[in-house]
Amino acid sequence: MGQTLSQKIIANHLVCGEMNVGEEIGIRIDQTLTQDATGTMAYLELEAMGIDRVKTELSVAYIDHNTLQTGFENADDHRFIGSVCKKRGVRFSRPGNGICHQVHLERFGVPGKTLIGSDSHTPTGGGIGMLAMGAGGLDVAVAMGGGEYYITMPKMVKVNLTGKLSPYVAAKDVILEVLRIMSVKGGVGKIIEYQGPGVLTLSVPERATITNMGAELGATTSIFPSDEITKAFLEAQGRGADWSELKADDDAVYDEVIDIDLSTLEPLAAMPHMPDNVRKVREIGKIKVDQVCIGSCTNSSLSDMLKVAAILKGKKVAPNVSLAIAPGSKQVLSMLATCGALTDIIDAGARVLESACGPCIGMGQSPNSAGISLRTFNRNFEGRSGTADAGIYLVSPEVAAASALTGVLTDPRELGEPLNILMPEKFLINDNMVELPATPEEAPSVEVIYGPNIKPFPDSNVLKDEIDAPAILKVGDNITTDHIMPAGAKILPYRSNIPFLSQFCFKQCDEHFAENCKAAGRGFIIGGANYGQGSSREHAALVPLYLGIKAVITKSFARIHAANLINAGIMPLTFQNPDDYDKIEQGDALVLKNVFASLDSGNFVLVDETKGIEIPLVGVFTDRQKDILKAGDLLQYTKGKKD
Ligand code: MIC
Ligand code: SF4
Repeated sequence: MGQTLSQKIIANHLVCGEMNVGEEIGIRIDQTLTQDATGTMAYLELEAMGIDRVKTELSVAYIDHNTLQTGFENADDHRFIGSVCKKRGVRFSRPGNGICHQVHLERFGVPGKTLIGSDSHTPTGGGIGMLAMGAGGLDVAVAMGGGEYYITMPKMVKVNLTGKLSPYVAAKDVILEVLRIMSVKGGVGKIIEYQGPGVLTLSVPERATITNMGAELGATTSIFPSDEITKAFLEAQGRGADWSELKADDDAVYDEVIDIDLSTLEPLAAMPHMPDNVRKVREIGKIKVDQVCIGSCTNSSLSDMLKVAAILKGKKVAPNVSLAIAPGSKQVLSMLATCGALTDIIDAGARVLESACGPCIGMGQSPNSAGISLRTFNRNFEGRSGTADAGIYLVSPEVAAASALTGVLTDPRELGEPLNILMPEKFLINDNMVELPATPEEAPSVEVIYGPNIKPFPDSNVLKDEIDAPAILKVGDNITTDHIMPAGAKILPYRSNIPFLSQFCFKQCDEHFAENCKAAGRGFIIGGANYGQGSSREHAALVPLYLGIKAVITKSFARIHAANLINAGIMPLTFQNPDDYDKIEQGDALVLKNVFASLDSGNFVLVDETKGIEIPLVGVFTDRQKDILKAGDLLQYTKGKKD
């Protein structure tokens, strides 16, 4: 029996476990990336593990999230990360060089290699045939130290692409269509492989848009084959030597197949407040728009920006619209400037932002009250933009640019003539904003610079055999890490200050959550399905740990968050019978009995003393995960293994 593309890459990197669906496997990681919002923690953890020099083939630290410097905090954190990188052997992509996923695709990604990144959109690398996955900072730190990365062997899904996109229909519409079909939890425990003749009609940036937003499906990762198109892209980046051909075997077996005829797609939009709330632009109608934002790791490539510039050329942004554009990297920005397209963008009235995440993570450009904002980004969760009552629509660059001109949601096919974008044969290559680390000889004399913004980690959990704690919070389905630990300009600068962050935890769901936890001293969280979807931020586990959360009990979990909870020493448990979720109310007194024996059997019993009932729970952990929980957290476990 043949293998799928990802099965081949996994087999080449397998360190332990059997490649049977549902079983835990450990894989060797060739490359890592971090960004600054998760990076401070990741490098603190690397330092705490006592790793002198990273052991990967390549590790890169990007500064792209916390670039709004309204106080000393972010600048201090950049300096801290830069100093650790210099000492420990990590390349440092300075602020201004661009968004991690865009830059990594352009300058560092290699087909067939494994990459983990402390950011959920790391699967962008799947656009050039990498097995690229989002992970918690601690997992990335372990991988930098040479440790393997553990995942549950996923199921394989084939998305069979046929036909060709029509003019003004974009790669964004392909992934929105997949989201419409599969939903935000449809990809959990799966790898999505794009195949079929339609693949050859898609450029690398288009493929990367699709794999990027596979994160919104909850998928472990998404991947395209590495073919002639990939080769041409890498050659244009001066990296032809990094190319190799990669594809699935013809007789590879998939657990699920989805067919999409590209020629039947039309412009789509994900309506507030979920990426899978997808409808056709023409069916939504011409709603009035207050803001348009173009950029983010999903849609900020040179080809995206050239399309936007062509639509804006010689025209003016509608008076009711604020148009903000953030090109994804220094390379993109510099090439736009060189070819004159930047002038077209500026002349039309766009507000040009630095090459960074910016509005995507609420770092500026929050819309007006109850504002409607069209964004080429990947997440439209309620409140994420920084304006609690704003409505965010996720769209393609073509829809965004057309709507910025008309002032209402617009199907770009109304513009008439198809766009004719000429891509340059070679990209401008200038890596002068990537600092190389010190040599092993120089490294000992490099000092790691800690600023006052960096505070100690929360104490680890000490696992007890009986845990009594109240149901301190009960939430519904699809709770995102933005609900658990919000981001945005006011909070993000404190990513290395867990006590400070704790006051914002779950604020959107229950504004008294932090106070209630402090008063009770401990608690259980009760959740619905797909709990913890979205970001890879381990803060969504570390802050609850700090607030005394002992276990999170749900109908189901998102992959990265479940791993982060275990890494933080918090048990993720699920209801054996999902209907039991309805029996527990917030405030009920709960007791988890015989925890150690339950860890071994995988069957837990939760006593709801308020209701006088027993509820069976499931927590099937591997021996490694049990040892992490018993050790208190992954850090203690890893240190214990080293000693
Ligand atoms: C996001 O898009 O939510 C982020 C900000 O990039 C996060 C990482 C973080 O919270 O720092 C992600 O996607 O993992
Ligand atoms: Fe940055 Fe937004 Fe991409 Fe997250 S999704 S990495 S915040 S651009």
